[in-house]
Amino acid sequence: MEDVLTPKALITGITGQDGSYLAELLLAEGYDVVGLMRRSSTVNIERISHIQDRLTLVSGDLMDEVSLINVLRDHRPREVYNLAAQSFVQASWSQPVLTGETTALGVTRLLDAIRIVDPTIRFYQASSSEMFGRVRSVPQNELTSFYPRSPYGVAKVYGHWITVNYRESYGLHASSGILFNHESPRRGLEFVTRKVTHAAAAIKAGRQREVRLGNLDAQRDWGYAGDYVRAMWAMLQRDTPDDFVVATGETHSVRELCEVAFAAVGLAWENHVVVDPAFLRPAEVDLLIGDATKAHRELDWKCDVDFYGLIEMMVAADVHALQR
Ligand code: NAP
Ligand code: G4F
Repeated sequence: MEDVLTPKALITGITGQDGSYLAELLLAEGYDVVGLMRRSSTVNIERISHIQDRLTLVSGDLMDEVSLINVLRDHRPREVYNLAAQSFVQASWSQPVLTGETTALGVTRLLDAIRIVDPTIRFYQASSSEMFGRVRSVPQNELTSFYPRSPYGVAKVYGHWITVNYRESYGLHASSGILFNHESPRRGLEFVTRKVTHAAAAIKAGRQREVRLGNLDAQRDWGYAGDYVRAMWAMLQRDTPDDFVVATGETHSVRELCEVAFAAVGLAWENHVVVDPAFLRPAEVDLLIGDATKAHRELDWKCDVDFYGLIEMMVAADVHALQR
């Protein structure tokens, strides 16, 4: 018989970086965790293999609303965390329609499925600081207007506003977390932090000679994914849904990232980083720095890991993985 006292949550994007940390957090909080995975021809559960036997993994896709309705009907979660997306900004120029289908319309499909199956479900939308794009003010908070600079950013603006709209139209408990960049040893290798930390470790080990990067001047507010999933959960524990910026409040350039990562293995970054126009973007987000005052005040949230701790953690994990 189903245990009605144990809270149940559905995570879309459970195979991704954030999905894995959120699943760990919810398990520790005593949840039954259901993870939505899309079908693929190879197994793709590297990030959650250590907790796989404690999860219920189900098949579904943000492109297919019926699959979402069926998963909600079959599993009856109390909370839904929508972390699934085509999340790589660079790829959104080569696949703009797919990005819109998944990252934008996928949110509507899931919200509609919730409205149909059980409108009391609490919903979290993974919004992004990419929505601020060409920033209108510094630092960015919940009131800063959006000016997205990529098909991904445009899709996230849609996902954010449809979440607000379903909250206001249908009274859903739907919250949007506007999260600034957050990283970890589980970050995909295509994102700049992991690309650099992995390269520093591989060059130190003699397996690679250089790393090719694009814009070294871009500045980001980089935090630790393990800290940021706590804010997602806290949003859904409130009586009223709302929108929150989650950020460290510090910004660093890609150049500084290189300095810190290569210094962690005793190398000078200038000897190994090559600027390659292939990695420049058609339009760039030059500067992101978040003001998370509202999250500090209303979610009692703060980050524990700073930029230097984060990059050193990532380099150490890459060094360790290469030694194995
Ligand atoms: P990620 O590692 O790229 O994970 C994305 C997840 O979405 C993967 O599990 C992926 O599945 C899944 N997915 C993609 N298309 C799907 C579809 N059509 N149906 C179902 N699942 C699909 O991303 P992340 O870094 O964990 O980020 C989580 C969310 O937060 C994303 O929505 C991202 O846009 C947003 N966000 C991230 C950051 C950040 O700095 N990390 C900042 C702000 C917002 P596969 O494994 O099968 O590919
Ligand atoms: O690591 P990135 O690819 O992350 P980006 O574009 O900021 O997006 C990430 O954070 C968003 C939150 O703001 C999320 F919504 C999104 O899903 C994703 O997680 O690039 C960071 C910066 C950019 O300015 C890019 O131009 O690094 C610059 N960069 C320079 N060379 C590079 C490279 N980025 C990548 N990926 N690869 C390079 O070689």
